[in-house]
Amino acid sequence: MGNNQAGATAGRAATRVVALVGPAGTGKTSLAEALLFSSGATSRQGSVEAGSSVGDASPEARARGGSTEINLMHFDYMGDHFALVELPGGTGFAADGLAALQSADLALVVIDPAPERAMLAEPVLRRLDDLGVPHAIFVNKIEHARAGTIHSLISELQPMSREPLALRQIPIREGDQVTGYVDLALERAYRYRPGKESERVEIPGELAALEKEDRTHLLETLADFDDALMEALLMDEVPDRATVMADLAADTAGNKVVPVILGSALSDGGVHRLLKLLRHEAPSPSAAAERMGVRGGGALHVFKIANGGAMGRLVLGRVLGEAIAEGDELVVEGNSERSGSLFFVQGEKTAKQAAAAPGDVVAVAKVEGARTGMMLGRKGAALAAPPEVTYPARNAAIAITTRDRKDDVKLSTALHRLCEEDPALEWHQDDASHETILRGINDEHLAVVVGRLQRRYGVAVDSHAPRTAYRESIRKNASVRGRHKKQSGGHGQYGDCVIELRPLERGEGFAFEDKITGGAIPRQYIPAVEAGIRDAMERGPLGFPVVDVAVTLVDGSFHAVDSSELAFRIAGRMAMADALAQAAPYLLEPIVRVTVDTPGGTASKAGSVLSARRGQILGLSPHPEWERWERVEALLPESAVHGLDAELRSLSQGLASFTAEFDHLAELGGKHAEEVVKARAAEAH
Ligand SMILES: Nc1nc2c(ncn2[C@@H]2O[C@H](COP(=O)(O)OP(=O)(O)O)[C@@H](O)[C@H]2O)c(=O)[nH]1
Ligand SMILES: [Mg+2]
Repeated sequence: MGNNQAGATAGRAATRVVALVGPAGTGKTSLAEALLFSSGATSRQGSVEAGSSVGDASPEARARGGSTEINLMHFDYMGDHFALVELPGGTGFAADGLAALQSADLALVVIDPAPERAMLAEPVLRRLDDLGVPHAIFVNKIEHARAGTIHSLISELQPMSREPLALRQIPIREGDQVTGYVDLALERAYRYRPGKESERVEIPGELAALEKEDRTHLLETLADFDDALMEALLMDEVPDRATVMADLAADTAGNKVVPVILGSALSDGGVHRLLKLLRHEAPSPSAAAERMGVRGGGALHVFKIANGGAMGRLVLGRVLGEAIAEGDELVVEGNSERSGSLFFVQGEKTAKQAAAAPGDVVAVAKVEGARTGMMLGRKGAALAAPPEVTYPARNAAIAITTRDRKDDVKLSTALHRLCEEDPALEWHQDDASHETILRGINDEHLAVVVGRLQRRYGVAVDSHAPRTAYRESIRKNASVRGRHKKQSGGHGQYGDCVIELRPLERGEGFAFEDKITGGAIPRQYIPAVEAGIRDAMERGPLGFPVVDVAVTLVDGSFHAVDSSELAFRIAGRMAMADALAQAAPYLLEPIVRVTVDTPGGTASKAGSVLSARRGQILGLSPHPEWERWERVEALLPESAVHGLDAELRSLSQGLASFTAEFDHLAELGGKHAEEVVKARAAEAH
């Protein structure tokens, strides 16, 4: 390791990474603020409302009043070092930080106490189970919890979790406020004291019976993983406190149970208790290293590329295995790259470090080849590929155009940077429509991206719905001669061909057959005729690319001096344009197969939304994995996908999501077709 263990990181215990996850608005940024303040990392507690929190410092997050990207923070508590990674809760930003979540030691799922909003936590609870990341639930805003709702909250949550939930605390109420809690493991009651540790009080008499019952339930949950405890419970013995605490810590770290604790980020309830839980129950980074395939040596798990800060491009990642120092050689896809400066990140502030200790979250300069999700090893590290992250589907697309054409070059550089730092964003130039298409998770996501283009890169764009990839084909056969003849001064032009056009089956594309005999058209000009035919197919009589047709070249004539490739190409194009117009052209529209996953009870509404968009429902079934969820499958015109995401989410508290895949081209007739053709004709050629 040599001089890697330099400076501030020398000798301290490995850093543990806690990911703050959960639905938008449950108080993750506020809780991070409370943790920083309670641990002494900050001297005053900022607030999201006042725009003074350490997290959410980016202009986008401040403007929205909610996180749009991960927030990185760190603090010390009783000699232990912790790094916090807050993941944005909004669906549109959920991709940012999924890689960070993967290599975290413990995830804290921050939720709202209202049972009717429990369902919002389901996607993240499912994902944690898939990733195998140990986690606990923090029920925030507890001061506003309605009386008697904590048990219904647990019954709502339990079906969403593979592991049993272990309720660790029950609330103590005074009037309509929650003012403290009974700790079921310690059998002690506490009253919240803002800014300080809670004060120990007597267990209120009216809670005694409930306390007994809930404690028994907690112990039984733990006993499922501890035979000695099970024995003790069966013998009616009182298990000693140390056993219970040790079981809780081991079962949480081992991802066997999910403890549930209560608190309030704003009024500082239960925050010290939470710090203690993190201290005792967050597993050591060796488990994450193992899960991430780090078998030996030092490695950096890259979880984000950030281009937006004052430092320029930074590679954000977690050190697993041994320490990493500035200037270390890191292997990036087989190439060795020297790491630049290392920084610790506290919100928008960065502090330079000589080295990063095992477990640390660091920002690294340089390492140009690094990409989100990569595991970079120091020379000699033994690494297995980390598990793949599945990102949310991109359900929204817009076409964008620069307000000032001079910005076009800047636009592609900016989009390249934005896509590098956001795995959920994709852009491409559509060949057929010449549009710049941006695809992202939902409208909100794309709106933030468009804002960033303007603010960060100075590129103002307009956006509109992307064009639908209509096609056209023909119903009838046609036989046509195309002749191009021009006599102008010396050298003229002469090309002449006769073609027969007929429809093909759907999906067969294009076929060209040459049946010229006796040299009616010299060999060397035949490819030019075919090229002319293909030219005409780029934009058929209805205005769209032509598919599923066959052309046979049957006859023609040539001129010894005036014929040329160009002349035959023009002749081929003229013949094909005429033939298509005579062959009863009709419009084809792309149909996608849509699979909607939606919470139980909302599937029939989702079905109506699809029907109203000319969808054909194929079926409704229970979700294959998620209890209480349903799946609707339908065929839908691609032109009706724009805006579907927003509509589905509005009927499902934001939870429904869908995937869409091209299925087939279908004939489009009647009024719809007329409108499409008219709109196309009105566009400039
Ligand atoms: N009453 C109450 N409000 C809270 C608490 N924690 C956060 N909030 C408020 O909830 C809103 C969302 O908080 P924020 O931390 O941005 O949530 P995030 O989206 O999960 O990061 C803000 O208006 C906070 O002031 C709490 O413990 N009690
Ligand atoms: Mg937040």
